[in-house]
Amino acid sequence: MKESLSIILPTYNERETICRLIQKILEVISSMKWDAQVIVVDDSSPDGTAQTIKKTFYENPAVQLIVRKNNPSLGASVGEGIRAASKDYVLIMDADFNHSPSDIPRLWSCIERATLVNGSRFVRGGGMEKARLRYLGSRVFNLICRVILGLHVTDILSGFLLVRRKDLLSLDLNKIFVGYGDFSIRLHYAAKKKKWSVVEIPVHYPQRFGGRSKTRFCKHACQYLGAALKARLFL
Ligand SMILES: Nc1nc2c(ncn2[C@@H]2O[C@H](COP(=O)(O)OP(=O)(O)OP(=O)(O)O)[C@@H](O)[C@H]2O)c(=O)[nH]1
Ligand SMILES: [Mg+2]
Repeated sequence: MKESLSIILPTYNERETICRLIQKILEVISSMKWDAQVIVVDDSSPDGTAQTIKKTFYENPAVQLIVRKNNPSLGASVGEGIRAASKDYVLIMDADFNHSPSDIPRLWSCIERATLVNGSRFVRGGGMEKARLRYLGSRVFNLICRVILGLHVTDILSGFLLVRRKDLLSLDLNKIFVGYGDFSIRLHYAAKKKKWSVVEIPVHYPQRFGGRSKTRFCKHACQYLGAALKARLFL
């Protein structure tokens, strides 16, 4: 297998953590001897996330920065990263250490026997640090999605995903990669319709290291429920 990987990091106001995260990812890439690139897609964060990346990694060709100017959207940012990716495999992850760089080799080790590898908080060994209510809420939401969408994945919202680029490009990116974290719901449903094989591996979310959460529990729970129903009817 050719070890060529694009890692997509969507960012909004992650100045406090982003350089440390990229550095950790580069260490993993180097220890695994991968041919890899890191693509940060920033939605013109007012806190200067893009500027701090430029300053720290301007001489590193493995780090690519895309600064979006219009229509801030987590989903659209991931879609833009996928379009810009040039390697054979694409890994999507959060930029605040909720997803640990040290887990990347474990996701990688499963891709040969799957079309999509999903990091899951809800399989044995997975979890979330100090976020009991959030964990329970997400768990219940996943059960609802299983009923609505007939899915078997345990963590439809993790957003810690590894897929071949050619498989992603076979999907309608404009339909799937919009909105907020609900891109992940549409991606899993599209994967089911395409009969992709999905392997889930346990991941444990530490709390974010700095900066602030962009997720608003009630607002986004409603948005996600709407996205699941819409996907069922129209995707
Ligand atoms: N490009 C872009 N990235 C975003 C946007 N909103 C959130 N993100 C990024 O998406 C990832 C997930 O957002 P978080 O705020 O960490 O959401 P969360 O993980 O549900 O919340 P926490 O548990 O508090 O970390 C992070 O890397 C954010 O920087 C956005 O509008 N545009
Ligand atoms: Mg987070």
